[in-house]
Amino acid sequence: MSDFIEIRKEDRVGVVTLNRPDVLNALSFGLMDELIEAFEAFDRDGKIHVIVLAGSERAFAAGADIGEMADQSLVDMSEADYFGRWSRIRGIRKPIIAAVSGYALGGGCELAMNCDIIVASESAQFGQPEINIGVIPGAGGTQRLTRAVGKSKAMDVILSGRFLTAKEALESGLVARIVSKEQFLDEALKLAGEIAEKPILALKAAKEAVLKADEMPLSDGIEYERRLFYGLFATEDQKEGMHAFMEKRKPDYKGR
Ligand code: CO8
Repeated sequence: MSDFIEIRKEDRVGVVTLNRPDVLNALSFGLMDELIEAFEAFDRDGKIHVIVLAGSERAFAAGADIGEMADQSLVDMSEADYFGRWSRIRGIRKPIIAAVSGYALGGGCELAMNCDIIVASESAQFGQPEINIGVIPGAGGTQRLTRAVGKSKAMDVILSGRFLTAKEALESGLVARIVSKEQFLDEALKLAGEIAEKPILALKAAKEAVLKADEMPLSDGIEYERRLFYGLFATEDQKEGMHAFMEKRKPDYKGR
């Protein structure tokens, strides 16, 4: 039973929907615990290949729960290490698609950036407005937004607290595609369904390699990619994929 999220499966796609509408899906500590546990359960589930994370049409998530944080002390925050658990999202090996409509602010923007692909509705607004409440992004925003959109635009957004429109987010590379607010979830599910048809071991290897691009020097990243590439030749799916191509038939992947 989940209090703050809804969980469902659609074939090979695991869908998590944030469900705190009264506070625009503010990311309380309890919500984050449920969310991370749901992600980890889908990651372990052999039938699931891709995860979709969605909010509502009005808000993906308007940030950390300010009411919950307001009176915390430095000792409370660092001893409980509330945001340390976010690192577990980085450990999810299957692709995660964020379906973003409305507000994706503060921790909400950081949560979307923790996913692998962002599909946005035309009404989406991204921002790191923490500066307005006396803090700075605390779940990777200064690092991930800078890598996604470059230093100058990241400074513009983080120092002023202004929001990026969906169009601006697309132009600057933060999001992969924009669709209407009626279609954003369907579009994310359609993309997830297409990706879910691919061989799971190659999907995981591709995700792992792309994420290394943010963390490694180019020559090390290329070496890392090459090792993963060679490693896939130990899988039955590589043989199946290449033989199916030559035999002009649809591959039947087994995830082995
Ligand atoms: N936390 C708690 N409650 C919130 C939050 C939030 N982040 N955002 C909105 N709400 C509540 C409002 O208080 C309001 O409640 P009520 O109806 O009881 O008054 C309800 O949601 C609806 O909000 P508004 O009436 O304000 O709706 P508007 O359409 O007028 O405005 C905004 C929407 C612009 C999104 C506005 O609500 C707003 O500015 N929200 C705060 C945005 C923000 O500052 N986010 C950053 C929070 S700090 C942060 O995320 C730090 C990240 C650290 C790491 C991540 C850890 C999880």
